[in-house]
Amino acid sequence: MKNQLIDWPTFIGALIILFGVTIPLILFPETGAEVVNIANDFMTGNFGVLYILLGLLALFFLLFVAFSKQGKIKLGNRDTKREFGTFSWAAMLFSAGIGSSILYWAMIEWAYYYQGPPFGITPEAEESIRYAATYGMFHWGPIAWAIYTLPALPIAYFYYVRKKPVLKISESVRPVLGKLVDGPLGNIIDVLFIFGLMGGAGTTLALGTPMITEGINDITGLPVNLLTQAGVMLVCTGIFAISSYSGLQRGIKILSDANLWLVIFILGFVFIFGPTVFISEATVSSIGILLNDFFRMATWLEPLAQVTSFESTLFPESWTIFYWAWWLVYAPFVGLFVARISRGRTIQQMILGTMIYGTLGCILFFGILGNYGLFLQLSNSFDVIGYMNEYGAPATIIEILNQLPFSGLVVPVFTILSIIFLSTTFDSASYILAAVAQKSLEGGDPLRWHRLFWAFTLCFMPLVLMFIGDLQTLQTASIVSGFPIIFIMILLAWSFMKASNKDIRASREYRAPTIYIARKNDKEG
Ligand code: NM2
Repeated sequence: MKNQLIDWPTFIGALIILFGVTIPLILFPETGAEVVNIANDFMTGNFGVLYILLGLLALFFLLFVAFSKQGKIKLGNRDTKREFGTFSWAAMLFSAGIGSSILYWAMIEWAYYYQGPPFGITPEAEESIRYAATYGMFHWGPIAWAIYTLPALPIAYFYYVRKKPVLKISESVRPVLGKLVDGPLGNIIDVLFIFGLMGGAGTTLALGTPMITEGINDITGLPVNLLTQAGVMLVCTGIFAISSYSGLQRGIKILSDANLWLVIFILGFVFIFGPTVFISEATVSSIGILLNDFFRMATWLEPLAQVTSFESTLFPESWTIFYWAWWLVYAPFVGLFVARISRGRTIQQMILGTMIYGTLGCILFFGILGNYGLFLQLSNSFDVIGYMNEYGAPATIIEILNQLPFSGLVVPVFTILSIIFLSTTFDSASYILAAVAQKSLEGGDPLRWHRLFWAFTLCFMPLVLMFIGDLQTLQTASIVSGFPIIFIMILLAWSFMKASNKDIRASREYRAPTIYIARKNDKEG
């Protein structure tokens, strides 16, 4: 019986939490929102420093692993070929890990920093403009990608090196927790991950849907209201459900490739038809500021505001901690996905590839799209900030695009790209959720109906909360739901080191020919 493959305790546990959160929010929206906000203030206010430390530690840990003995371990046997070429690999990685939110934030994030900078800088002053273009790159930069990559290590290691056909977070912490993983603790770990991801995905949908609907409004004149937004959400769900159903080699790969070409088109278009020289100079300068101030940004908290009369800007809580938490809830999923597509690469290639391609890709988005908007503002061609404060961010994003020549072409392409970007994250997410809620993967893929099921489940909570008018609560909830993942990340790193060190030691004594250390003159698969 195929259904025996389902890991029922995890499956049902995840649904219980989903309904356990959604139903009270429907029945008591105001009290619900209040509770979520209190929980959020408590977490970010008291444990913000944990998020900040986790980010830094993840970065150092990965760099250490990449250049240690572990880095040379090949994910597979001596003759294992790479499953995907580097182009498709990078495209799939980026498309899975990054969704439509990058279009949203790359276009508009600078405007928030411009008005509310960190480091005690005066808003809208010259210095705040310089940081405005840089901070987005930081929040989508090396630390963020390190958070994404860390879970991939143990997962890929157990899947391809120790050859356990299970794609599960709980399975990856077995070296530390031992047999406990087979009991309720294992289910709890998987359920926490599923719940975190549903929260993070909810944030993505909460941001993406209004932006896509504004785009459609601009093209067709269809109004932006609850009904059209719900329609957009359902259409997107339909698209990623089909893609996930058709699987990794077809739907997910085709959409990822299409995604990449459209990205090249949009970025190229804005770069060429926008202020090319300004964009180039501002991007390069921002990279400089990023490198120069990296650790200042990575550790910026506001302890003084707690004991002195210095004003607290809430910048760390609203941005860096929020972002790390958001990357964190996606991280085990991206780790599972990166692991799944990395057969035949070495650990070092997987780590450096993810961090370098990921960061560079994000820098391009923020450099080109962000600096275009900044240029409009500074050159007084379009008052982005004024427009945003009046009509909100999603409408402003579309209005910025309307300042470009051939906007009749750019807005539709941008809108389609947002839909595809969203879908390429959610198809992989439903694929991975199905894998985690299964005992094992027969034939390498989770069951098809099971993938469809998770696709619709992902959109359930955002859809319901949209109707009670509270997507904001959802965004906040997603952050709260990610808190336990901090500890799961530590377990994941520990497990990887424990297992790989043991195997390396054993293979030195020729007792375990299970790991294959890639050598310099090996042919690439
Ligand atoms: N991250 C990258 O909405 C999305 O683009 C998916 C968001 C975690 C900020 C991921």
